[in-house]
Order: sequence, then C-alpha cells, then structure tokens
Amino acid sequence: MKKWLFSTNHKDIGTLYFILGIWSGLIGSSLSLIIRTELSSPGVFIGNDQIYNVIVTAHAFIMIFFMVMPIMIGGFGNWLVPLMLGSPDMAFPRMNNMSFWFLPPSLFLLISGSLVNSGAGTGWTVYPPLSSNLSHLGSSVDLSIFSLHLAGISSILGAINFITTILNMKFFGMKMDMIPLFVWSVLITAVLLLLSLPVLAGAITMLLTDRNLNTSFFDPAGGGDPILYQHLFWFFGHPEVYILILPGFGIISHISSHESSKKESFGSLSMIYAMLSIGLLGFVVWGHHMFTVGMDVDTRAYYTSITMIIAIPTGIKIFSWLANLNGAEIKFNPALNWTLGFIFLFTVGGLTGIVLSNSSIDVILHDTYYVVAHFHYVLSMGAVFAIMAGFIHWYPLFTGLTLNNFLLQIQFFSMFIGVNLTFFPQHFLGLAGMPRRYSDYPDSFLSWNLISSMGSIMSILSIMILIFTIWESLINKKFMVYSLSNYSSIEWIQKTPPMEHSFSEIPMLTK
Ligand code: HAS
Ligand code: CU
Repeated sequence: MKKWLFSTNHKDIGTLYFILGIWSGLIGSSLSLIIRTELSSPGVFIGNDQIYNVIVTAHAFIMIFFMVMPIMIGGFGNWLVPLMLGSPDMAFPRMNNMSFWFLPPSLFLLISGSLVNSGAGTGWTVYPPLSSNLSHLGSSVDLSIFSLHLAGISSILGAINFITTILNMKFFGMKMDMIPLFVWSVLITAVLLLLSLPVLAGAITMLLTDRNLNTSFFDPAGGGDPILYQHLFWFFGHPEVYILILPGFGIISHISSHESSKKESFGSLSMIYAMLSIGLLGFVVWGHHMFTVGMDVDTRAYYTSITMIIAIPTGIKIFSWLANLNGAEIKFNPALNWTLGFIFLFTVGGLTGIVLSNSSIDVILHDTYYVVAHFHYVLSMGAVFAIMAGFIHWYPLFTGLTLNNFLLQIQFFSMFIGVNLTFFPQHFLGLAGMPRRYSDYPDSFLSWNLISSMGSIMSILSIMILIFTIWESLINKKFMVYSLSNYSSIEWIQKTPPMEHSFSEIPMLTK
C-alpha cells in the first residue's frame, strides 16, 4: 500500500481531493456531453427517457458532490487553510484522512445506483413520489441515498475539522478580523455544511424508510405529505448552492488583490460581513425553489423579498473586487483572466437569479431552461471559473512547477466562448418554454439547442487542452524559477496585503 494514501498530512490529503475531484469532473463532463448530444437535435439519440434522466441525475450529483465540493473545500481548503493560519496541520489529521476516504465508496454507490435496475432518474432533488418505490422500483434510489449518506458524513466530519482548526489553531496573536478571506470563506462554508447536511440526511432517510419500511412520511395515502420532502430538501439545497460558491468567493478575493498589487485589499472587513450575511440569509430563502407548490401569496411575498436581499451582500462583494482592481496595473495573465471572467459571468447568473426570485415570474419559468441557464452561469462559470483561477494561481505552490502560459491563454479563451455558447442560448429556450429534464423537444427549439451543443463540444476540447497543459508541466518538470525570480519572498510580503496572505503561504518558506 502506498503510504500517502493514508497520510494525515493536510497537503497530501488536499492532493487526494484534487485527484478525486478532477477524475469526477471528467466523468461529469462526459455525462454532460451525452446530454448535449441527445439535445443537439430533435428526435432520439439514447432512445430511453429513463436513461436520459439517469444521466442528468448522475451528472448533477457528480459535479456537485464529487467535483466542486472536493476540489474547493477538500483540495484548496486542506492545502491552504493550515498554511494561511500558520498552523502545522488540521486539528484532527486522522479524521481528515477518513473524510476523504468516505468519498470513493460514496462515488461507487452513486455510480452503482445509476447502473443497476433502471437507474435513479430522479434528478438531484430526489423528489417523492417520483423517487418512491412506485415510480422507482428496485435498489437504484436506495443506493443513491446511501451514497448521499456517506458523502454527507464525509462533509460533516470535514466541516467539524475546519471549524475546529480555524477557531483554535490560528497563529499566535491572529485575531478573527486578521484571518485571510479564503479561510473565512471556508469557515462559513463549514458552518453551512454542519447545519444543512443533517437535514438532508434526515429527509433522505425518511425517504428510505418510506421506500422500504412502509412508513409514509411523504405519502398522502398514509397521512404524509410530499411537500414536506421539498421543504426539508431545500432547507439543505439552498445553503448548498452557497456552499458551492463561497470558497470560490474566497479564492477570487485573494487573486484579485494579489493581481492588483495594492498594499491593502479593498474592504476586507465588509467582505467578511458580506459572506456572513450571505450564509445567514441562505437559510431563510429556501421557499424560492417551491413557488409552484401552491403557497399562499404572503409566503410568496416573503420568499421573494428575502431572496432579493441577498443581492446586496453579493453586490458588496462584486463591487469590492472591482474596486480592488480599479486603477491597478493589470497584467492579463491566465489567473486574472479567470478572475475577471468569474466576476462578469457570476454577475450575469446572479441577475437571472434575481429575475427568478420574483414568484410570479418564477411560476412561468420554473422547471424551464431559464433555471438551467441561471445555475450554470453561477456554477459552470462561477464555481468552475473560481476553481480554474485558484488552480492556476496556486499550482506553483502545490507542485513547485509552472504551467505553460500560452496554452493556458488558449484554454481560457476557448472555454470562455464554449460555456457562453452553451448556456446563453438556454435563457432563450427557457423563456420560450422549453422544460428541463426532457430528452426531446419540438423543431422550433432546434437552432438554440444546436448552438448550445456545439458550445459544449468546444468546452470539452478546452478541458482537453488543460489536461495536456498539466501533463506537459508534470512531464517536463519546469520548476518555478520564473515565479520565484519574480517574487522574492520579501517582495511577496510587501506586495500582498496582510489580510490576504500569511507568511506561511510563501512558497519558499513552505517547500
Ligand atoms: Fe440560484 C435555482 C435565485 C444564487 C444555484 N440556483 C437555482 C438552482 C441552482 C442554483 C443549482 O429565486 C436550481 C436548483 C434546481 O435543481 O432546481 N439564486 C437565486 C438568487 C441568487 C442565486 C436570487 N444560485 C445562486 C448561486 C448558486 C445558485 C450563487 C450556486 C452557485 N436560484 C434562484 C431561484 C431559483 C434558483 C429563485 C429557483 C428557480 C426555479 O424555478 O427552480 C443570488 O444569490 C444572486 C445574487 C447575485 C447577484 C449579482 C451580483 C450583484 C450585484 C448588485 C446589484 C444587483 C441588484 C439586483 C440590486 C444579484 C451586481 C437587481 C437588479 C437587476 C437589474 C435585475
Ligand atoms: Cu436557492
């Protein structure tokens, strides 16, 4: 057995998370290409709607639980949090290793759930009655539930570890308002995980007993209510979407202040309060996913207004990043390109979120491609762009190597065009009434769908360029002479604001 598989070192574990996340990302992307192939023209490609829905479900689960979360929290979190706090490791190093090792079996169960019987075609929301044993006979949904149990345990243990580490293992004299913004973002994310995941665990366990032990929590025939499931799911589900983006916010803060070379980053304290507000408000807006269940008008008004309020702290973040970059001498290197791309496209996705938060508009747009466009702008271009920016920015720290700048630039521009071609037309499809989770559509939707599918091919090619770039860097072992000669450690400290970097983040001191 390789020793590093069972390592308790935060960097080794972070690397394990990166490897798992990248691998899952490839699986998830492959599934998305199957989806886009099916939708590239009207008529049949897969030829089975259940299988189509199984692929959509697996795509979402894999991207959320096995790509974005492991890379952002497990990968960047484990690598950077102890370094930025100046602590020797995470608070519970062995539990840290266990958190990671819950994920491979969880992924195995999830994939099994897609392969046995007729697969779990429930969507990532797993709503009953579709997910109950009448519509999903066999063990597929049960396997998916067990998969979520394991992934949930993994995340809860990870969250406990991060919260303990950040509160107790800060460098001597480091006060809460001196903690770097990325570490703050991980702390808030961990609290959201700790509070929301048990609710999901409860909901899916109730579903499990409904399916297997004859309870009827969600079955009206036995006095239950399927809407209860939706409340429980979205009490988890909405905080979850902020779990997916908050560490990305942290990453973007570091890169935008690093790239602007200013002595101080703009509004660090207000950035902390903005993230706290987003985290807090995230727990009281879940009803905006359920406007169509027949809620009364006052409840709709409440969820509409409280959801819109989140635009304010988010706006604070967007404008602070812009203020940070304003007037700075900007070099358009790949990490900064991804950062600017993030700020622009995340804002587009956020604004369509505000559109959807209007309950009367949402009644029309719910379950259409407009929603799909919204969440891919905040995820495929928000979360993924932040991951790309962070990966390129810290790759020299992680590996001691450099990436080929030219290839990275080609990859950025091809991916930028690819994802916009894929998802911008989906706004039009949604407004025209094309529903989500269907494998076919009338001929009138052909053109935008074709453009969307061509965009997805472009994005996949772009990902291949990235893989080639990483491979090339690892094979050629280009050590980071470039980075170190440009940033001597003294310069690194002078150039970066004290809030943003701790001494231990300097590559020369940690390698
Ligand atoms: Fe969302 C559905 C509303 C942020 C992810 N979202 C989803 C789903 C996902 C997701 C995955 O209210 C689908 C779930 C499913 O499978 O069914 N979302 C919002 C709002 C925000 C928001 C208001 N979402 C996110 C983030 C995500 C994410 C972040 C993941 C990373 N979302 C919704 C709603 C639905 C929804 C409805 C349900 C739709 C349905 O029918 O199913 C906000 O947090 C966004 C704030 C950001 C901005 C941009 C920057 C702010 C600036 C300040 C000025 C702007 C102002 C706004 C004052 C707003 C620049 C007003 C001005 C205008 C010109 C419009
Ligand atoms: Cu939401």
